[in-house]
Amino acid sequence: MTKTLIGALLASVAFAGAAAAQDCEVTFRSSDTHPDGYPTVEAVKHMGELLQERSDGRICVEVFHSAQLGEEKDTIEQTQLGVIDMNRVSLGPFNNIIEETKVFSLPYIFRSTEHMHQVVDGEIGQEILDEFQNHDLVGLAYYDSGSRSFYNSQKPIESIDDLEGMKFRVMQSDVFVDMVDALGGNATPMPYGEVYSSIQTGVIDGAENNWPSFESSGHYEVAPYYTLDQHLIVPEVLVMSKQSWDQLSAEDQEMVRQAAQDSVPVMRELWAEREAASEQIIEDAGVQIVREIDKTPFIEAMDPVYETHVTSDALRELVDRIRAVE
Ligand code: BDP
Repeated sequence: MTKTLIGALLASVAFAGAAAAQDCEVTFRSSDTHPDGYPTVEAVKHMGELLQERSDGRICVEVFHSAQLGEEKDTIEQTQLGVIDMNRVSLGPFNNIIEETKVFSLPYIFRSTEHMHQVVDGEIGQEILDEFQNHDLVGLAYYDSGSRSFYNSQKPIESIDDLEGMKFRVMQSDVFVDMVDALGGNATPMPYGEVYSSIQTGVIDGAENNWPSFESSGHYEVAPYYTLDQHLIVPEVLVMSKQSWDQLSAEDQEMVRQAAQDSVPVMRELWAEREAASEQIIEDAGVQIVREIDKTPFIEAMDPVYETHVTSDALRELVDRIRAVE
């Protein structure tokens, strides 16, 4: 590259930075573990655009994708402390912090994505979002995450018996540890970013996730067996630090909440597209996919998980109400 070209590039970068800093009175830093282009990343960017537009350029959002700000468990702590303003995470890592979030992380609690939508879009969804306020956070919106299924490097899982003794990584939540144990496997909670090399080196046999994460993480390259047992439909959540929130006027808070809500339908559309695209990539790569599997023994094996984690009347009532939603 010539010096002039480099100079021109640097000047334009500096200009863009200056313009952004000048226009925005406040820029919220938002964390995401997923790479650029992933539906959650794009949805938060979209939310930021809405916010910038509606605030006449005063309020902006900058998305730090690809775990640039850290792994979920750590970024959640930092969001509680106000070091990070916003965070898009799975609800799973909140289970050990906010008890009520466990009900959305119970295996087979949702009958389908439609059922999950009905619940999170309704009053139960709002009640659980409200719980974040008691933990230095503000729950803004739920995003989709499809359903999670097991993949591994060893063999096709054709029935529950095949899981016996296999080592699976789970997200850092006791619910998921107990879920894998109840299925006969051995659970290892670990950060998402360590899963690829852990499968590669044989520390674990596999993990579990949805189509887009299985694909974008490249896990399918080291774990070429995927079984659609669909044990979890855990929604994702977009949260804000209570500290950042408290700096906003009541009107701006409402604007933030609304922009987050308005990004949900966009996210759902992006999600549906990405699920299909990821499935295609994985199929084309030659991953052996077990699509038909008897889920009844999986569902029945979950009784101890419910017994261990649904321990209060309040949680039992939530579970019953979720099940009653049509
Ligand atoms: C993905 C979620 C992401 C989690 C990841 C995981 O979108 O938030 O970090 O699973 O398994 O589906 O840790």
